[in-house]
Amino acid sequence: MTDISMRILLTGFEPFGDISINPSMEVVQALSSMTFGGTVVDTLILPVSFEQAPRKLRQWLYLHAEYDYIVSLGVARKRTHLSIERVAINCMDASKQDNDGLIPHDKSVVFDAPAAYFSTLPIKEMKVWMEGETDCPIKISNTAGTYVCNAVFYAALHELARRNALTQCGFIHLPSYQCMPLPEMVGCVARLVSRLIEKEQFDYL
Ligand code: PCA
Repeated sequence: MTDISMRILLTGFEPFGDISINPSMEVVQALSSMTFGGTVVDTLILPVSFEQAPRKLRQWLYLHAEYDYIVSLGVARKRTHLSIERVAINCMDASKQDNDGLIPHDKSVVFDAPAAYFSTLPIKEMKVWMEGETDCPIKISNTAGTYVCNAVFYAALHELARRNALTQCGFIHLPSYQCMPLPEMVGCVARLVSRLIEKEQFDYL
């Protein structure tokens, strides 16, 4: 196998509101102890905070060498499927407070920045790759909402665009455990990471 070293960042979120266990955090923690050949898979757990989560992610990116891929995970427990998000919008509009007690209305994630960014991950391929790991439906979603997940997704894509980074970045909303048990979630994301690594190696040849 060609020896190219790849770097992937996986992010998840802490518990929030009445979600005492956030599946995104559990999945990211499970993946942190897995090995994927020579690929560096870093993991980062973010607070459910409109102010702190984008800041923490930006700081992390300043301190680490450029990633090939950033895959962020959160939970959308009212959805009965796993959602591969297509687009992040420059809007924070909450109906419930974040973990700092903030409830922004119609605010920009980044002042004077583009209205939206598309995911730069291969979302259609990802759907096919992950479908083999679960009976739960997997869908392309055209809205990541206007809560903290969308804010982090937008902030990451904006930061990467600002730097002209080659990093491909996207977001996945996991459903609740009632729709998809934890081992299937872990299987889907592990499969995704393996396929992204294979794809990068194939594209490199
Ligand atoms: N889900 C929330 C924020 C954190 C999480 O896991 C969202 O969909 O915005």
